[in-house]
Amino acid sequence: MPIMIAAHSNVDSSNFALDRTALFDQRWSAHGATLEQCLQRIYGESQSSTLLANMKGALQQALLERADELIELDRQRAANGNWFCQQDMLAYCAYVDRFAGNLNGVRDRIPHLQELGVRYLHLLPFLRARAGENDGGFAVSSFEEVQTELGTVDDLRQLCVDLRAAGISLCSDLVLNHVADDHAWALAAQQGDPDYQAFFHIFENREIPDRYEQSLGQIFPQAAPGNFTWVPGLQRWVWTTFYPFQWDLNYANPQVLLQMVKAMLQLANWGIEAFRLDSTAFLWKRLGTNCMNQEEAHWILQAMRAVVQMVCPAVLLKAEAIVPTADLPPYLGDSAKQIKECHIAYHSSLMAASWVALAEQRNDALLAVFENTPSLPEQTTWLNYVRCHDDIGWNVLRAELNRNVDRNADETKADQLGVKTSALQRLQAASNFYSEEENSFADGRRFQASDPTAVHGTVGMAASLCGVHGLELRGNEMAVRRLLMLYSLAFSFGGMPLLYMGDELGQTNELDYQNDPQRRHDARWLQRPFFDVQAVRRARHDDGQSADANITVSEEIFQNLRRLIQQRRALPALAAHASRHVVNLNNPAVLGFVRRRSEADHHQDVFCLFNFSENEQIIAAELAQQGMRSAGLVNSSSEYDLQQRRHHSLDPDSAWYDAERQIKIAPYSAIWFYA
Ligand code: OTU
Repeated sequence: MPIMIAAHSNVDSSNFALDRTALFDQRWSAHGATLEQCLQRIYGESQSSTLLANMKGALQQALLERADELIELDRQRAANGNWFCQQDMLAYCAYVDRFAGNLNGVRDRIPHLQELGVRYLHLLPFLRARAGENDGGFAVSSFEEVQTELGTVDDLRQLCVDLRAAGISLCSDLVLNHVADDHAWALAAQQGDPDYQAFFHIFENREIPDRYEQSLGQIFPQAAPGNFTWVPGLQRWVWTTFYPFQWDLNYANPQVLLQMVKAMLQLANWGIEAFRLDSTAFLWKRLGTNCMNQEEAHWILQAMRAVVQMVCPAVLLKAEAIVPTADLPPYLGDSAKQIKECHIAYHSSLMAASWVALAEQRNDALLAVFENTPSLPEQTTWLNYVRCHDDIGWNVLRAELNRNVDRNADETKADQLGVKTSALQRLQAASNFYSEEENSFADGRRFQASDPTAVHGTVGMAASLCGVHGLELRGNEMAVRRLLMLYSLAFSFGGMPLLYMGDELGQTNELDYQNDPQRRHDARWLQRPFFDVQAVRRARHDDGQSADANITVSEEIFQNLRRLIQQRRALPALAAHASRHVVNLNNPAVLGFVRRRSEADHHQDVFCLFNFSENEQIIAAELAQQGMRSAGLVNSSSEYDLQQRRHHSLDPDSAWYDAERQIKIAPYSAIWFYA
C-alpha cells in the first residue's frame, strides 16, 4: 500500500525545535560513531575531526529544515525497513523532456505510471547542466537549481508531493564522481582559487597522469580518449574519466564530501526519496590500479548512508556500479559485519547475461551469474533491468564466462554445452549479434570499445534488439515474445525490476540524434526516444479503434506487461528476499528456478521457466521432479506438487499437459507456476 501523508501534521510548533534536537541526539548516538569511523578511515585522525564537527552541524541544520510530512515518512519507513523489497515494487526510468516535456508534464503522466503499477520513478538528470554538450545532464553545473527548460525547484517539490500521493517515490541522480567544467567550483578553480583547485585532480605536466594511465581503462575511447584533459585556462591537466567537460572530484579533500553531503540533504528535503549514486565505482584514485571499487569509495558510501540514517531515513541510496558480479556485493554492505552501504544496486551482469542467453539460445551465461549472486543483506535489493539509457557493457561478464570454461574442463561436457570458446570470443559474438550480424534478428549498433582486447558495447532499444520492425504485431510475434521473456526474468529473479521508458510500448530505435551535432558522436541516444503518445492511445484503445482492429506491437506488449506485473504483485515468493533455487532440467535452452518464500510453506513457491530458444521445448514432469529433488526443494522420495499448480504464461501455446505429464514451452517464452 502506498503510504499516505496527511497534508498538515499536528506537531506542536512550540515543541518543534526541541523535538528535532532530541530526535537528532537520539539518531546521532545510534549512527554518529559509524560516521566518525568512516571519516577516520578515509581522512585520518587529524583531518577527520574537523570534518566530523562540520558535518554534524550540517546534519542538524538539515534535520531542522526537514518538513513534518517527510519526518513522518521517515518514521513509517524506518518501522518497515523492507518496504522497497516487496513484490509490488516496480521502477520506471525516463528523461524528463523525452517522457513529458518538463517536470509539470511528468505530473500529467502519473496515471500512465499508475496503470502500470510503478512505485519508483527515476528521472534522469534534471538539475542544471552544462550549457551545450552535457552528457544527457550528467555534467551537473549546480546541485541547487533545476535545468531551466525542465522547470523550477518549486515544480520539482510539487512533483514529489504528487508522486508521493500516488504511491511513487521520486529518484534523482546524484552524480558523485564529477561536476561540469562550468560548475562554480570548476570556475573558481580556473580563476586560480587554490581552495577550489583542491576540489579536483590537477597536474602540472603529464608525468603523474601518464603513470595512472598505465592501469586505467577508458569509458568513451572514441569520443573522449584518455582520462586527463589539458585545460588552457589553467595551463594544467585535469582528471576527466568521462567526457573532457566532466571534472572528477577529489574525495581526498574532506571539503568535497562535505559539499556533496549538503547537496544530497537539500535534495532530500525537497522531497526526493531515492538517489541514484552515479559512477560510484570511480570515487577513489589509487596509482597502479584501475581506480575502481577502491575501499575508500566504499567508506565514502558508508558515510553517506550513516548521514541518511540520521537526517532522512526514508531515503534510499542506489549504487550505479557497473562492475562484475564479484565486485558488486560490497555496495550493499555486509550483514555479518554490520556494514550498511547502499539499499539498491544495479545488477548489470544479470542484464548483460540475459542478452547473451538470448543470442546464444543457451542458459549457461545466466547460470554463472546466478551462481555468483549472493543472497541479499537485510533491507537491500537488486535493481533488475533489461535496458537503460547506457550501452550494454559486455565486459562485466568476462571473469564469469572464463570461469565457466574452466568449470567445464571435462572436454565432452564442454563440447555439449558449446562453451569451449573463450569468454572474449563469446562476448564478441554477442556484441556482433546485436550490432552488425546480417543473419540476426537484432537491430542495434556498436558502442565504443575501451581497448583492443575489450568487446564493444551495444546500444539500441530493447524492442529493436529483440527484432521488432514496424507497428503491427503480425510478423513481430517472435520479437515481442523475446522482449516479454526478458522482462519476465527481471520480474521474477528477485529485486526491484525497472521498466525503461518506451519498453512498455515496444518503442524502437530513434535516429534523430544523428542530425544533432551535440549528440551525434554518442550512439546511446539511439535508445533515448520521445515517449510515443500515439502508441499508448492505440495500446489502450483510446484512439477509437475497436479492439479487433489489427493488433499493434505496442498493445500486445503493454497489455501483457500489465498482466505480468499484476500477477507478480499477487506472488509474495517473487519478493526480493525469497530464496532462489536453480532447477537443472538437462536442457541448455531452458532456464528454470524456484522462488521460495518460506521453508515451512512450499505451497507459495513460484517455479519460473524460460525458453531461450527459437524452438518449442518440452520438459517431462519426471525430469522436473528430478531437478526439484537434486536442488533440495523436496526430499529425495517426495514429489513436487506441479500438477496442482496454476500457471501464468506469456504465450497461450505454453502449458502443462496433465495426460502427457509434460510442460510445453513455446519459443522465447516464460511460464510461472504458482499455487
Ligand atoms: C554513468 O555511466 C551514467 O549512467 C552515464 O549516462 C554517464 O555518461 C556516466 O555515468 C558519466 O556520468 O560507468 O558507473 O555507457 O555505462 O559511463 C558509471 C557507459 C558508468 C556507462 C558508464 C556509466
